[in-house]
Amino acid sequence: MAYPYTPPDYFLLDDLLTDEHKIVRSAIRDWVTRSVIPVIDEAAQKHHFPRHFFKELGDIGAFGPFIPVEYGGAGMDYIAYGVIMTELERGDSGIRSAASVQTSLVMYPIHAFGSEEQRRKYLPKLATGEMIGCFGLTEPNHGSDPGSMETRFKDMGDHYLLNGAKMWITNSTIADIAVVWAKDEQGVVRGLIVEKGMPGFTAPETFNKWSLRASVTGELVFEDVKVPKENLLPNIKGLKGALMCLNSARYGIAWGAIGAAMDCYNTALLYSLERKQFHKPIASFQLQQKKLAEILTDITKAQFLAWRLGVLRNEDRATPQQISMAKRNNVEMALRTARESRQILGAMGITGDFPIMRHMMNLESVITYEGTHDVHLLITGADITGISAFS
Ligand code: TGC
Ligand code: FAD
Repeated sequence: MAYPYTPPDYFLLDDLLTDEHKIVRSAIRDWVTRSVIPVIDEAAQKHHFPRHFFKELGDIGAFGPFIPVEYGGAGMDYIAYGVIMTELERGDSGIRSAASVQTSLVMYPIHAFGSEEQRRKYLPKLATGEMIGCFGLTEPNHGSDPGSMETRFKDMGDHYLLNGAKMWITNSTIADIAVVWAKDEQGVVRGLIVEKGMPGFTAPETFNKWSLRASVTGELVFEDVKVPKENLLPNIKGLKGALMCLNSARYGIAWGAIGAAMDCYNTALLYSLERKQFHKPIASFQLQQKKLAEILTDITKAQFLAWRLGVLRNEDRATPQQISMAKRNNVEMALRTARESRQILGAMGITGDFPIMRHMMNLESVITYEGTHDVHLLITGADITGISAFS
């Protein structure tokens, strides 16, 4: 059962949004209400990503909002991108994931590090959803420590030869292209665009997930894949290229997680007003009010963090460490909100009749991918102390 959605705005942050932000938000919110909410529980129960969402996400402008118009993007700012992510994750973290990967992990690197030919070949089709992309950084043996990756390519004169494997890759089986990070013969990390159908490239799906069930996850396996030389991203060398993509995706997640939290809060509030025990609405009990008050306070603080981060990113002043803090804080906030909200619904909270349990399980992935909660604590720790816990 879906209650009417009235997201909280306790400190009137709407006043800080432009008309353009509000128009975009309204379009995405309507799409989520119309197309996602009615089908998402069944899709998650069946472990299925509704493939047609890609085209529809393209139609509503959810892909590449900050990519310039000449490449098929919308040329909007980072707050617009954040607002879109919030609305999508209200529907499901898996839908936001699809858009995060397409925008921040595929379109962003092609735009920022690609050749003009690569930009023109891929970006317009990625923007419409006609083409689907994925991003391969994590490997079976290297997750938090991508710098130790084993995937390698060799220069064979007229092409590169790619070998290795990536794991836990969102959209892997349905992707037309993969932005893959691999080391060259000198051990320097480079980005390559690998296309579906290249001999030796396979993408088996990962089943049996209890989280992000309405999202495709899989592997990327490269066995002597001949990659044309023009598929190398020419304008970046080193792990920092991949990490710059993560900055963009983590930024979007900092906003997105608020959407999941707001949906949980909205559901818990309305349920608590309706559900009676001891002849009174459970919303009248002090312990339930404490939960709701704390959730609303948490959401409000996360909204401010995201908004300020958006302003800094628009001014090109947001540091990777600030983005990391916002991702960590807002995802943990959303997970805590989901857990508390689920309790307010009692037994009903564990059913698929309400969205909370699905959000809660999804957020277990969100707190893990794009850097685990603990890795982000250590990124802040290194920034504070000047001492890296990683090396
Ligand atoms: P470290 O030595 O610190 O850095 C290597 C080079 O990169 C630079 N750098 C950054 N540059 C830009 N942005 C950042 N965030 C950066 N962090 C570091 C750094 O200055 C250095 O540059 P240079 O020029 O000196 O070479 O690297 P390290 O090996 O110690 O790594 C540590 C750490 C923690 C930073 C990093 O490896 C990390 O963040 N680990 C977490 C891995 C991760 O987040 N993986 C995400 C995979 S993608 C994903 O999960 C998609 S989910 C998709 C969905 O939404 O569905
Ligand atoms: P590990 O690195 O093995 O970490 C295990 C535990 O050890 C964690 O708790 C971690 O915090 C802790 N740990 C590790 N190092 C340290 C340390 N130095 N100090 C203290 N604790 C430490 N990756 C992609 O490249 N592309 C994708 O599209 C993508 N999509 C994903 C989708 C899903 C659903 C999931 C679950 C993951 C996805 N990932 C993707 C992978 C994700 O980024 C990794 O799972 C994540 O970075 C953590 O790596 P790991 O799972 O190997 O954990």
